[in-house]
Amino acid sequence: MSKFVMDANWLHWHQSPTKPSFVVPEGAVDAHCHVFGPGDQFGFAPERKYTPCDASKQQLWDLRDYLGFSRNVVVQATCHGADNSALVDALEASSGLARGVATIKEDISDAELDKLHAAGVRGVRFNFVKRLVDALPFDSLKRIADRIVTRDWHIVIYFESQDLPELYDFFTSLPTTLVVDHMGRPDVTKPVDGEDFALFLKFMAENKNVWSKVSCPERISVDGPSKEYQDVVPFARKVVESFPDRVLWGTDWPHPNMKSHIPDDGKLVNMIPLFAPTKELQHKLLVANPMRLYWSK
Ligand code: 0GY
Repeated sequence: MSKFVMDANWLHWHQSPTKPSFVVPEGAVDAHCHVFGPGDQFGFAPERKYTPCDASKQQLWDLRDYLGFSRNVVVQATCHGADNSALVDALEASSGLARGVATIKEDISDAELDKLHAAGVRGVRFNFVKRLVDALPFDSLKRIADRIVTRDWHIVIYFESQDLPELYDFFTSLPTTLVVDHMGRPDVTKPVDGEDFALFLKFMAENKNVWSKVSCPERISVDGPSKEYQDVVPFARKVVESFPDRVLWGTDWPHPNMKSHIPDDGKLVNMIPLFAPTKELQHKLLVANPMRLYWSK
């Protein structure tokens, strides 16, 4: 029994997802997912903005196998702050089938960074979503970036589209590969070839170190699950077709902070061919790109 009580409005992940009809290529990587606790083993951070249900590494591996995936990239969730113990535990138990993205503070020691790397961490996450974290000041993030660049790690950046203009210059000043969560959360009520999304496409076009996850249609969609998140498809497809060598895909299991509904993970997998319509694009998205970023060093 966890000593933590999940938030009253917390939505538990889907208990019986559809078996996907889309068969992912051999060696596919779910490149965005999380573990939560279990809280009695790995407590949640005092500064967290939400308390989730437990979501263990074994439950994540079970989903991986059920959906036909081979590997995971586990991203440190904000509810664990900069204590990466649950993440490291999952990576160490994964038999090399999971890599990680950590959250660190600038005073982390070299020995701790070495330990994270040995466990399988290959990046850090900078989160600018205000409802999730109080973001660190730019100069502190810059010092973290300078620490990790020497290890050839990358930086995962999470922001919402309305904040890209003010973050743009900071992002382009960063010295390593940047991976944007969920396409920078575009406003899909605006046109895919409109001004807003153009800034995101320019960010990727002019900065060859910028990658994007084409993930979380369930968060981005206004149409919602009854219309199968179709309003997100043109945005994801545009990113995949424009930058086929710099895109990743992930389930986002266990879907933290979904308030309207919880997605069916199998149906999310079935959307992949809409985002990446050819076998070649699917292989890059699910195998070649994540293997290059996470398993080649
Ligand atoms: C996501 C999205 C969210 C949460 C987190 O670390 C987190 O707490 O990432 C969100 O609430 O939008 O990528 O899982």
